[in-house]
Amino acid sequence: MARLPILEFPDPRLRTKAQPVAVVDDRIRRLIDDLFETMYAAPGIGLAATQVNVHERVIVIDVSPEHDAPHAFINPTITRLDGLIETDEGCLSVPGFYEPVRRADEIRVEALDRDGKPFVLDAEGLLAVCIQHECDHLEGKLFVDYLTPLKRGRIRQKLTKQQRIRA
Ligand code: GNR
Ligand code: NI
Repeated sequence: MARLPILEFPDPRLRTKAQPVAVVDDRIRRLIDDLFETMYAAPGIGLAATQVNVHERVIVIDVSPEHDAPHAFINPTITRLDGLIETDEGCLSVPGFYEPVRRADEIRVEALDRDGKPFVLDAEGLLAVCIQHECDHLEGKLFVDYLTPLKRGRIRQKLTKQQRIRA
């Protein structure tokens, strides 16, 4: 297991569209283990492979406070969207910023599990929000894309400055 470095906005690599996983093998299972380790250490409630510069369609999520409800999704597809919920969203790739975002409150997601077996999950509330947030990452989309250009520009400037200080 390994903790992987997380890319930060406005890194252009976060805009890469991830490719479907063709075969669920030990390499993908290792990636999933590393994503969980990186997510729990951060700490965060979800992580997409895109955020660790791996451009394959894999996401992990655990919204439970006890860290005992891990979900891994390979090639996830959202097949139903219902209702509306507004959540203060954050992102490990946009550290320190939290802004309200409106998304579907109830979703259905279809994916492969770590054994390559197809499954269907109906989710609501924070889990549904997190699945939508992670699926966006696989498309190169970030929650800041839902904000006004003014807010997004301010966040970009603050993060760019911080990154210059750290470099
Ligand atoms: O840790 C995270 N918290 C969070 C809070 C509200 C909505 C979405 C999220 S996901 C985020 C981790 C992350 O960046 N996943 O891509
Ligand atoms: Ni994120």
